Amino acid sequence: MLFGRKKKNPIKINDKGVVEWKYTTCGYCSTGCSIEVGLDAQGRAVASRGVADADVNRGKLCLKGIFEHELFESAGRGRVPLMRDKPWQEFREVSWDEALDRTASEIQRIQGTYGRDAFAIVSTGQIMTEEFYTLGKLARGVIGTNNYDGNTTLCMSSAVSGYKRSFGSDGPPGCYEDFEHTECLMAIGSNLPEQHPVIFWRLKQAMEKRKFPFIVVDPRVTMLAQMADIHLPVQPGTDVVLLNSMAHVILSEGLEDRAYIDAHTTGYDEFKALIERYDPEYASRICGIDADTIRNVARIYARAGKAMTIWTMGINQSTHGSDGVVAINNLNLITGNIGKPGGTSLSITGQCNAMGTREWSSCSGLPGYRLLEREEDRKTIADFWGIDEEFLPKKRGLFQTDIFPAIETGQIKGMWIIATNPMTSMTNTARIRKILENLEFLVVQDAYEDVETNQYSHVYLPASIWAEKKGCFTNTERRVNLINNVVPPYADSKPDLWIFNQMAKRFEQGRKMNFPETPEAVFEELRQLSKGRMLDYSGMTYEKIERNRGLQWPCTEGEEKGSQRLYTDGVFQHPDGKAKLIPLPFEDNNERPDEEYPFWLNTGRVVEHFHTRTRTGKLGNLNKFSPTPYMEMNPDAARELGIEHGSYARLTSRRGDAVVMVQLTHRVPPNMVFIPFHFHDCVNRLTLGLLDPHSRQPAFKQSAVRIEPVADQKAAAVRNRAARTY
Ligand SMILES: Nc1nc2c(c(=O)[nH]1)N[C@H]1C(S)=C(S)[C@@H](COP(=O)(O)OP(=O)(O)OC[C@H]3O[C@@H](n4cnc5c(=O)[nH]c(N)nc54)[C@H](O)[C@@H]3O)O[C@H]1N2
Ligand SMILES: Nc1nc2c(c(=O)[nH]1)N[C@H]1C(S)=C(S)[C@@H](COP(=O)(O)OP(=O)(O)OC[C@H]3O[C@@H](n4cnc5c(=O)[nH]c(N)nc54)[C@H](O)[C@@H]3O)O[C@H]1N2
Ligand code: SF4
Ligand SMILES: [Mo]
Repeated sequence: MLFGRKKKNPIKINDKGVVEWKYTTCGYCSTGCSIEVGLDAQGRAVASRGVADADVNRGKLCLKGIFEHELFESAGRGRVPLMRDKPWQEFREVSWDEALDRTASEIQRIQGTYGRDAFAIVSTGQIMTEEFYTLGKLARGVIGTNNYDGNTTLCMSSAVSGYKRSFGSDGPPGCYEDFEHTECLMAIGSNLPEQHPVIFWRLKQAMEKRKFPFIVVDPRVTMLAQMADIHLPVQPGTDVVLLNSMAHVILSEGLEDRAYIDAHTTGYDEFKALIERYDPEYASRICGIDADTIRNVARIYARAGKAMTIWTMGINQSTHGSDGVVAINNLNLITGNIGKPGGTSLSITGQCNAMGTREWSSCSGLPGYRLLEREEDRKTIADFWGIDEEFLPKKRGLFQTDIFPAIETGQIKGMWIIATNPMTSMTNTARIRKILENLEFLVVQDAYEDVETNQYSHVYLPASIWAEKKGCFTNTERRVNLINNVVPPYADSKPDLWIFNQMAKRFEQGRKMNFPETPEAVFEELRQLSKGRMLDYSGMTYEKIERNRGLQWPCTEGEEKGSQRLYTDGVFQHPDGKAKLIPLPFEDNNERPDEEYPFWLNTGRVVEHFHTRTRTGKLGNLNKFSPTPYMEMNPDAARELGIEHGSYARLTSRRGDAVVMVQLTHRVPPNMVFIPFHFHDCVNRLTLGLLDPHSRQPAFKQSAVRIEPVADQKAAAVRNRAARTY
């Protein structure tokens, strides 16, 4: 019989005519995959492939990376600067000079009339490190507004805040290689297979080589949870209670690493006093995990010898986000699991360069993890930039989530939004719309002119994207990697670096300062400013970064490789060199389901889309996987309400309503629905977004809704189709 190869048609991949491959780094998530973009004889980008000898991805890419070359010429890209007097008028095309002059004069008018802080700047985690640093120099050193922040407040600020509280500094201490050493891994509120597919692949490979206990904490049965040895479907927003209780078990059973606690931490007594209250029986009534399971998990974790925790938005996006991070650090400190192979607190970062903004943008402080609050840091940076030290504020200004309410109250009158789309990504869309309408002047700088926030702008600046420019991104494991300029900027778009430099020239103070024009020259400033610090770039050059497929900081001058881990010597960044054990009392302050609004609304992402779909809504096969807003709903709950699979249903919260298609699945419990946030005018019409007191990050994942079937299905379908922009 003839089986197999001879009878099968071999898969044919069309020859795309690639004549040259150029090295770069993926511009979507923070995994930091090395990509080569293939150019044809006309210099057009026609293919993407993973770089085989890159340590991060070892030749792999997820489906977003595979189609990434298509984004250069995708629909909706901004071609030329646009301007109008009022947001409801038609835009007219203008020259760069006109657009930049108007923006500069509006900034000066608003600051002259209402004070320097009346003009806000809101940026992103998605431009290059050199661009972040230059924007910081412009915002802090020239424009001089203290209301300067970015979308990392929606994303990583709880991790930043938690790291600072525990260790005295931001900076994820671990790396992917820890998977190869660990004896127990706990993943909290992180859905790696969809959100960080290549980190997931690294983890799976490690688990196939060497089995170790794998615990997943997530109210949904995610793809990751399906692989877990133990899945803890925690009550939304109560992870701190679970973690406090694990610490309770560890200390009361004498499973802690006493020597590590004594040598490297402070605050033990206060910490111990607090967690005494969190016995598993008490904790289980709040977090919904039974007492024996809490004990079991605590014992496995503490006895592993080398245990690590990874987490993402299930922890960060909560009213206890910062506390959740501290609770993870507490757990790892008492078990001696910081700074050793396989023992770490590794926050899985979100955007491609969310780390770069934390390190260099000056949003929350000054470049290189320096603080506005520290005189010595202000002096160093003022001298380096050649400005008067008194020009710098002595403490940080508003977070992004406080900047918008300050527009509502009239404190802020003008805003510059760079590479973020708050109209879709912030909670309570109706409120954000009103707020943006209140601005006297809004300038939007984005690679796409059809980004929803641009509907409210006076000036639009078309930015070049990803490998249309050169510079660096830092990934989850502190690896600085290079993006090469693979194709020229689209139409008359310009690199963000160029735009910032041109803006600086329009201010008297900017003309006196040095704003280097090339990314290489900016990178040189980063090397100088980081030399000898924990965040040390001084051993890096572009050439060396590309040769190594990324280098992890600290990378000191003369060193060939960077460092895989932080705090290996047990010395932390608090003045006394110790880490802090911090007591975390828990108070449930979330909006919770009640009779009127009986469902938890959980929100997040799916693998095929990235955020507000400016890119993935238009590329290749990506949008085809989920072109329409939908929710995961439990079949039992749906039956009670008479809601069918594939039908449309209406959700209502105290903020607004939304109509989505129903996907019945046991991934969610009967009292919860899950909606990906990628669609405009959808889930964030419903979300409340209470803020974490330390990080000011919104609780995107905890709101209450009511659900009802939609009577006229046909009308819902038509409206839903019309509402999809792409
Ligand atoms: N495909 C794709 N990948 C991405 C992105 C994207 O848009 N698309 N975005 C990138 C960015 S910026 C980020 S920040 C990351 C986000 O990456 P993730 O955080 O992994 O993604 P999310 O889906 O937002 O949330 C993860 C999980 O948190 C769970 N969760 C909800 N509430 C709780 C809770 O109270 N406790 C716990 N323990 N878990 C809870 C949700 O059920 C969900 O499964 O992904 C990055 N990667
Ligand atoms: N309900 C709910 N809401 C959420 C979340 C959630 O889990 N649930 N997650 C939150 C999180 S973690 C995040 S990170 C935010 C993300 O929210 P946003 O930052 O608003 O989302 P993006 O769509 O990534 O917006 C980035 C914009 O930058 C543009 N861009 C890309 N590259 C460049 C460039 O090089 N230069 C310029 N100038 N522009 C560029 C893109 O075209 C896009 O318009 O959403 C938050 N919102
Ligand atoms: S895993 Fe993240 S970095 Fe890697 S290809 Fe996919 S989106 Fe890009
Ligand atoms: Mo994010």
